[in-house]
Amino acid sequence: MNFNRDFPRHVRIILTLLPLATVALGTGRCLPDPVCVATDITCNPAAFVLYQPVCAGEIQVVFRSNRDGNDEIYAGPPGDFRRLTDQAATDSQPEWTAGGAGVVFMSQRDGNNEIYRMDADGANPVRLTNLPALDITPAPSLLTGRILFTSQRDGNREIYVMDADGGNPTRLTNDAGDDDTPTWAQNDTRILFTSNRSGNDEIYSMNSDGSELVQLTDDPGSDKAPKWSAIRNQILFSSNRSGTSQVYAMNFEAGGEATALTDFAANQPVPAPCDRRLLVRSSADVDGLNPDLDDEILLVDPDTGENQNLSNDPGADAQPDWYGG
Ligand SMILES: [Ca+2]
Ligand SMILES: [Ca+2]
Ligand SMILES: [Ca+2]
Ligand SMILES: [Ca+2]
Repeated sequence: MNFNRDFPRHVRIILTLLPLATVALGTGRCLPDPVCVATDITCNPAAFVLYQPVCAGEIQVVFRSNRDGNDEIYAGPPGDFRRLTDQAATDSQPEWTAGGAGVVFMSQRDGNNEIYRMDADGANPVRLTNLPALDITPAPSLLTGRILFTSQRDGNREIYVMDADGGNPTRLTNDAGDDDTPTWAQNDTRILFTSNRSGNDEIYSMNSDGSELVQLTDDPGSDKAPKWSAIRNQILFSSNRSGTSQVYAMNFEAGGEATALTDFAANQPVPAPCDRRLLVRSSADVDGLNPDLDDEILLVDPDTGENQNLSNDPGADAQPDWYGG
């Protein structure tokens, strides 16, 4: 397998030596088999394959907005967004594939919730699931392209993974509770997701094959929408534990302390690929940036307290993802 030929141009897969990789992974464990197979590298403790994000150029945001009358997907640098979908049905939950080569998203265009992929300019949409049951919240791996998603095909919400082309869907959870919003973490060695199996929404982690389940949060509030920050090696998530929905960061530690990153109502956090900032959805008038109190996408810097309104439109703007910057 040839690196230059078999990976998108913008994707830079690097090999690092053990000391750096041990720090980055925290555990020093070998990456799961799919990564080793995909890169034709013998998986051994002396070599790790890590995704190296693009940390140059303008921020490229992809998000959902109803600014043109119904839920569509938009993308681009702030101030220069273009619409990628144009369908009467709902199009939502977009996430970039590695290097911004494409967007994976959910759409109801064929009559029920299915998962699709399209090019970064909206061309060539392809349906990746095709079942009457609900298929939602896709999350593509930046290492392998494999897509985590939530499906109700087996009777209740469970976490599944499928190939980048929709092949080989495999169930990873099996619980009567609702299991939802999966995302890759720690270079694909772990998966984070939300579940109400204990009675209310909590954040869980598991290995990429569904083993070694760990309940990370334990709070009467609704804890949900986890994302992994590689820079922080922490989990960002939304919780209403303070009485209003805010964004928190916590370590990979069951029952670990969560630190609030926002002091205003916000949810749907997405960490920056290259620094400690994050995107959130907020309908608060933070710093006078959103006097209409509608849903906006804010760029938040918890270290400086500076915020920017990136969407800045009377429509409801939500579900951001980004790369670059
Ligand atoms: Ca639409
Ligand atoms: Ca379930
Ligand atoms: Ca909870
Ligand atoms: Ca708005």
